[in-house]
Amino acid sequence: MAAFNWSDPFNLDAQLTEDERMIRDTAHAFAQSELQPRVIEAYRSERDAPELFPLMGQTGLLGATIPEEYGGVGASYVAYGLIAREIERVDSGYRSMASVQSSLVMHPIYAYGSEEQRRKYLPGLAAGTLIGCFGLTEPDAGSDPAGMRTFAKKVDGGYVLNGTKTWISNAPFADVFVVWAKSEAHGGGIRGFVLEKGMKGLSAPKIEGKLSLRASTTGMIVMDNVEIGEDALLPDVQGLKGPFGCLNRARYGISWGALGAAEFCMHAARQYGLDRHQFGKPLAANQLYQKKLADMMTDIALGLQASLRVGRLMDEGQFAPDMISIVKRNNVGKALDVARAARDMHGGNGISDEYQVMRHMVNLETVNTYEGAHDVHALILGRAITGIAAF
Ligand code: TGC
Ligand code: FAD
Repeated sequence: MAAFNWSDPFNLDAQLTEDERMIRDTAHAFAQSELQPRVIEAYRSERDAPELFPLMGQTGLLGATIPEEYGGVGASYVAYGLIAREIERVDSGYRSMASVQSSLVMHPIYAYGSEEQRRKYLPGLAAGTLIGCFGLTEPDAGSDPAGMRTFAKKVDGGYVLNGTKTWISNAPFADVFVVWAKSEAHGGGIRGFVLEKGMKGLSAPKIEGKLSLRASTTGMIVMDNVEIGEDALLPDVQGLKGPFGCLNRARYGISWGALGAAEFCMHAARQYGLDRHQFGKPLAANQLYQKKLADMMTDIALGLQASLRVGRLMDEGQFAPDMISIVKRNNVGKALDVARAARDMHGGNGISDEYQVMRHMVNLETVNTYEGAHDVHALILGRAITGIAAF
């Protein structure tokens, strides 16, 4: 019989390859030494942190699945998930910065871009000397991106873009903007374009006053007659499957990341319950307290196994997007439950930023909404089960 380890109930560690364990340990060491010491103050002051990109790049945490010839490390999707888990163990906003760069900017340039676009952008994005953002959502097109209004008019030698994207992670300090627009030259179909900071008519104002994900910078992308050349078009994809192909990867990474945040909260609640005494005994000696810990451990362990399975299928090229909807929706929803319980189990201290559980809880509210809101993933799954789209 094997010994039981409450912090790794199904021995996930033994299911990883040596390379994956090494990448996980590198990401863990980086997150604990570089991110953890900054996060409380960064969150308090809602401070921009573009300087984190080169640090993450040097550690090999950006675009890990991209082949080495373009600056990545050619790692597995499981390794990518493990990176997300370690970063989000510190803060969802930091994971957001990294997953936008890796899945939403590097992936489309790699998968849909020309060879020139790959060589021009990917090495800098992998190194973190270039920062990327991804513009899909608009003020009137969130869950329903098909309703976007951003439009690329065809002109001699290129396009002129007009439109507004909103709630865009990294936008205010981004160098590279992957933007999705309806294109006149392609029958009004959705196409991807790569814009660069400094283009005339392009601006990216910051959205102030977020009560969640405050360590990550969010903004708008405003395009007012932005002129771009033909070489700005991502040539190899047309239609919503372009942005959705990127979202598959980011949503999968989030399914791991959210559980990293949940693990932090569970470990904190366990330690708090062992240390704090009320009614002459540790809080953790109470049945109600233990039930909450048991639920947390169960949901985290089941969620990690499911993400591992989806990651392995991605690595084998055998995944379906609906599988990703299961793990994104389930794991983020469960992580939010874990964080809310951990906040409660810390009593009054739970609302202090020093204890960090409430920051995770409030962050996970965003994670539950972006990359396909919780209920939108239920509808994707409902469509898969019934064949009826109920959007
Ligand atoms: P639908 O008719 O379902 O599909 C249109 C076309 O797209 C294809 N497709 C997919 N392809 C690859 N992967 C997927 N997951 C795909 N889902 C759909 C589909 O086959 C079809 O292709 P074709 O060739 O036939 O044209 O499209 P719909 O308009 O009915 O979609 C409905 C719905 C709800 C599924 C979709 O719109 C949706 O997922 N909405 C949620 C929007 C969303 O997730 N936005 C995220 C914005 S980015 C973001 O939040 C970043 S936060 C990052 C961070 O900081 O971490
Ligand atoms: P809505 O679509 O208006 O939805 C509001 C509510 O209605 C939700 O609960 C939803 O589940 C529900 N709902 C919607 N339609 C239905 C339906 N048919 N049936 C039942 N319920 C429904 N976007 C990007 O493109 N790039 C980014 O980098 C990015 N980063 C973000 C960072 C942050 C901090 C945040 C908050 C958002 C970010 N987003 C980004 C946008 C995010 O993807 C959207 O907020 C999300 O897709 C939801 O869209 P919405 O906010 O317009 O909500």
